[in-house]
Amino acid sequence: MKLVSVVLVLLGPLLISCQQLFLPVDCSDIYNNDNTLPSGVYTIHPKGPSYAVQVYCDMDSKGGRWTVFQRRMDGTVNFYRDWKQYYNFFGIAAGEYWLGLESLMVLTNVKHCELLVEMEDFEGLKASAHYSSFSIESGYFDYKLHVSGFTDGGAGDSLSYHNGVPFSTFDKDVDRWNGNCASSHLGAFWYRDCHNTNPNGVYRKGADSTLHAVGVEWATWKGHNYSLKAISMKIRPVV
Ligand SMILES: [Ca+2]
Repeated sequence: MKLVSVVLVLLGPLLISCQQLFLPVDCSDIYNNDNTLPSGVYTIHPKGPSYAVQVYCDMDSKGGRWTVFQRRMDGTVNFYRDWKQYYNFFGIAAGEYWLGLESLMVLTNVKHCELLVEMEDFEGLKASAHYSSFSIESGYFDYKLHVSGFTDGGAGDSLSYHNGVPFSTFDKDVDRWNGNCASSHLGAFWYRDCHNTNPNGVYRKGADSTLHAVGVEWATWKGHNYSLKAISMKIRPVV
């Protein structure tokens, strides 16, 4: 009896500290720790224990485990922001948000990741695009995008065009055009000359050609002048 008490006294703090020590790096860690958890907002530590951020975890699509790093759904968050803001998290984890370039860089370098882009139009139609490999380089290389291995989920491939180019904001033009893609298309993205998709563009209600290609677009699905109702970009480690 005495021995049991001693063991419990010794083990108690250890068990508690083990609970506290579970610091998931991404949604995949959360799923692997408990695969019964639903989709929703969770806290992750993409840049190590000292940095915590809330994100939306998709535990449903194609097997779940997805960490959503970009999401538009209602136009309540302004995405026309400068470099410093795209470096960090902005928005609301339960709604529209951007995870931040630095966190995204760490997550896609620590583990080999795949990418799923899901979208919806204002008629309720849905489509997706899947890429078997997705990573971005360090800030020193302006978070250059590497994406490959496209599989069509009905949306077509609007992202491969952006492979190999750095991330531009209106105050940091590192695109491949002599103009400024971010300010011309009112977004922030891995612009080339300039884009086939503009997920961080202006939230508009469907077809709108009053300003060319400034909306939340995925051109191979709905063209350059249709702003989507919803789009989300999500990653998970390839196992
Ligand atoms: Ca330029």
